[in-house]
Amino acid sequence: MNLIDKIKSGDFNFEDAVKLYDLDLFILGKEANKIREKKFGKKTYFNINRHINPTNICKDICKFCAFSANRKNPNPYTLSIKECVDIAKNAYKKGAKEVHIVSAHNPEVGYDYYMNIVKAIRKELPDIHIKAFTAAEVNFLSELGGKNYEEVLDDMIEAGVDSMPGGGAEIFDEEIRNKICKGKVSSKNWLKIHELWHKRGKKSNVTMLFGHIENRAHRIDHILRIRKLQEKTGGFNAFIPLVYQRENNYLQVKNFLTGVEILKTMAISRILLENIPNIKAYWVTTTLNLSLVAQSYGANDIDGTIQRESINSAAGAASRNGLDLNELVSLIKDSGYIPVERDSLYNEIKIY
Ligand code: V47
Repeated sequence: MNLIDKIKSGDFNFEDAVKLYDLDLFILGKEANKIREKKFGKKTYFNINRHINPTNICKDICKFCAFSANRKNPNPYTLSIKECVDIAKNAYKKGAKEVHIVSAHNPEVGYDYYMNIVKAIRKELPDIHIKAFTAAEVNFLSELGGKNYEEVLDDMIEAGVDSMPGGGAEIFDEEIRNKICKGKVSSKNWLKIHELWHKRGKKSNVTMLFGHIENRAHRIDHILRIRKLQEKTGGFNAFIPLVYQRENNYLQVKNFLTGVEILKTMAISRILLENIPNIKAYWVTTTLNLSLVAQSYGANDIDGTIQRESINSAAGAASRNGLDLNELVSLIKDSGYIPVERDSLYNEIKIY
């Protein structure tokens, strides 16, 4: 049996999965594209959303992060709750259907600050989708508020959170995790938090930060841990491979990934995560051009207009001011795909 057939049969081991990287890009692309086309045809999803990053003051030090206030980025800020609500209201007026709220881990503002942002936005905008708080924040809030994970998640639901973003997963391999983000939520707890969230009937996404000091085997390990949890809960909507951005951070990375390696990783994700509906080529870290190419290598989602982005743009991504809707639609069309505006839970809103 050839490797692809073995993987497709589901009866394969870790080493088999790592060997996928030895296959030619076009073979991987062809297989990934078959899965993509079976699920979505030529449709590519995006949403109209607004990122809100309420504070950049962080008690943790992740070496890859250029967003948090530190020696390299001495501009600490904390938005007031009113400022967060105003951002959400303005975005809503401009058509945003989702706010994606992610913060640093700021012990000074207190547990209620985080929950009150959500409550206040929910009160003003009853039908906007609130995607908020990574599992890393949930872990931080559990320590800060002296509550267990279940209690924090229940508070989030009560405040008005609809779904959880996939951030903070980084790389699950404990040795690499220890080197790049020691002290942050452990891999086991990241997965546990999402499992608890899914048990509450809620959906979430899952990311993988790659292209830094990890190797191919670490990526496969990460993907297979996700596959296993998804088999159990079915609660992940999208997998998002985030390409490491190199500027303004403390991780000294000498070699950067080639486009071929990024596309191989997209395609392998599509093949190994057949049980997750969507693979997102997040244009912010993949670059717009490569995201458009990634549509033929398994990706069926490109994220959204974003309007403002602070985490990845701080590390060099060209995403500070988001993307114009018409431009996004034209780019998807010109690359041979059908742009489909979706809501945050992947219901189709408009086919262009
Ligand atoms: O968790 C931080 C990553 C993430 C860098 O769920 C970096 O729909 C690259 O998770 N280079 C936050 N990446 C963003 C995120 C996300 C984005 C879009 C959609 C969704 C979703 C989730 O950004 C962090 C971290 O893994 N990150 N620094 C960097 N230098």
